[in-house]
Amino acid sequence: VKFYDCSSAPSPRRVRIFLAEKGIAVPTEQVDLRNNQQLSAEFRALNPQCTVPFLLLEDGTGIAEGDAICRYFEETHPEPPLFGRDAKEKALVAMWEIRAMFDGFYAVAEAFRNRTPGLKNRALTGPRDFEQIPALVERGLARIGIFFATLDERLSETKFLASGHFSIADITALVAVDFAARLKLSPSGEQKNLTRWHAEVSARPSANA
Ligand SMILES: N[C@@H](CCC(=O)N[C@@H](CS)C(=O)NCC(=O)O)C(=O)O
Repeated sequence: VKFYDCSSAPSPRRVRIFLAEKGIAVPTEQVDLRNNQQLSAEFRALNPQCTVPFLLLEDGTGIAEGDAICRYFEETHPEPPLFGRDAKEKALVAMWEIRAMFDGFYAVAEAFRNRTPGLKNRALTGPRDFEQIPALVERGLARIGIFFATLDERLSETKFLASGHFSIADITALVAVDFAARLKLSPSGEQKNLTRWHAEVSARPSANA
């Protein structure tokens, strides 16, 4: 088994935190995204999507997509459960995980990738180049504001995002909030619930992964 990572990138950080919470160590290889190693013939042969995180199993099976990789490890190492414990909690984890991904992580990615000079023509990941669209920066920033407000409201009701237990939804939301800091956006002091939760999840040892 080998985990293809990039220590400075947010998507693989989701998997690193997940593995740390489970106490799983996986042999890891760094992919140098700054120098477009993900587009090299060698890496493309492994993962035609040209993205990290990527997991290569012993039988040669390749698994891309952070969520899919985490699901694999949830099956092989069920404790502690990070996708929920019963029907209701599993559904709530799925709901908040999807929101954290689409309304949080991808909102930040939209603003970041369409604005960063070093990502010119790389506005989307993958083997094909796409031009940056400046209007998407504005839209992404507005969506991040809505995401923070949604989290703050939800966290007035629950300790963690989905329930009283830490889950993959918290991991994705944490990574999204920290990714937003690269755009100099962070929760306002008035968002007390979000601020409380962010301090708590950031204090877990896994957050350093
Ligand atoms: N949907 C994928 C997204 C993976 C992704 O976007 N990874 C970024 C790093 S954060 C990447 O590989 N970027 C390569 C590039 O920019 O060309 C997942 O959830 O794992």
